[in-house]
Amino acid sequence: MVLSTWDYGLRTNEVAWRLLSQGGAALDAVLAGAEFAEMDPDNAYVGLGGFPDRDGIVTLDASVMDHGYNMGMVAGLEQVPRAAALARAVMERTPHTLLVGDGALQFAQEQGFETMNLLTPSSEAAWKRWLETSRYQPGVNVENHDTMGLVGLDAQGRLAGVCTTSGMAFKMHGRVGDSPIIGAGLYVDGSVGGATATGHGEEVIRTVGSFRVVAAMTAGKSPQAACKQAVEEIHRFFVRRGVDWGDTQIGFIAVNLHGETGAYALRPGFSYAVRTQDRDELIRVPSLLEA
Ligand code: SD4
Repeated sequence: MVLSTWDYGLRTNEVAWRLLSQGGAALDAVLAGAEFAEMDPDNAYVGLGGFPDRDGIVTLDASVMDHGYNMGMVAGLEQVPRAAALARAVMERTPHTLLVGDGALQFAQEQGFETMNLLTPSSEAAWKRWLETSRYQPGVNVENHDTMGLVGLDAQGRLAGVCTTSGMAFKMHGRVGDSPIIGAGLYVDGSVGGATATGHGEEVIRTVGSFRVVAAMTAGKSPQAACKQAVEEIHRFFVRRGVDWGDTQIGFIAVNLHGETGAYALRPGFSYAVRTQDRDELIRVPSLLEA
């Protein structure tokens, strides 16, 4: 089975399912789904055509983790649309876990990854519209989303997950969100389950969101209850810190080794897609707050 964030997840699931249904490995399947989104110039939140930072530069973040605690991450990556595959290359072909910026680009070129201008005419036009006011209000709300997180479980019981994004639209150059940070945007425990996050990356990092969900599953919670618990805990932190978080959104999706899935969000508007032998559906995710 495979699950993916947001409505777009129906499309990434279709790609991942093609491999899984033929006995493919979860890692290959989730990577194929991620790459589909990254190469779609019309997805403005991932890979080619992603919204740039406030200086007009598209920078990508991605992470990958498999059932054996192997992980790879890239952050602040320019010119290389296949950020998730590069994270996998970090995992499999280096002794490291995370490469950033110029070093990540250099590694990509050494590994033969294709480079291109990631700023498409439509993402450039959106940036120019933003420049007219240049109001610096980074945030992820119900209108500003589509980071792709996928978690797959293959026929051999192996889990794998990936998270890929261009991050917050018009962010500061150098800003890195939760998506490339294992524990925050993604976590997989091959003996329990996996989870991935979307939404306001700073808050997901602050609260080690995806690890929090997997830890709750390790303690015996169902994926649904684990996602809910994590969102409730994060909300409690927010209340304690006394900050105004406007219309910030945070959402998690999770799956366990029994193939049970779950998701929960801070606010309405989040969705995720599930694909199995018998299911191909989009699920509206319940939320803690009304709006
Ligand atoms: C980030 N979590 O960079 C990402 C944004 C996101 O859907 O999830 N967008 O903070």
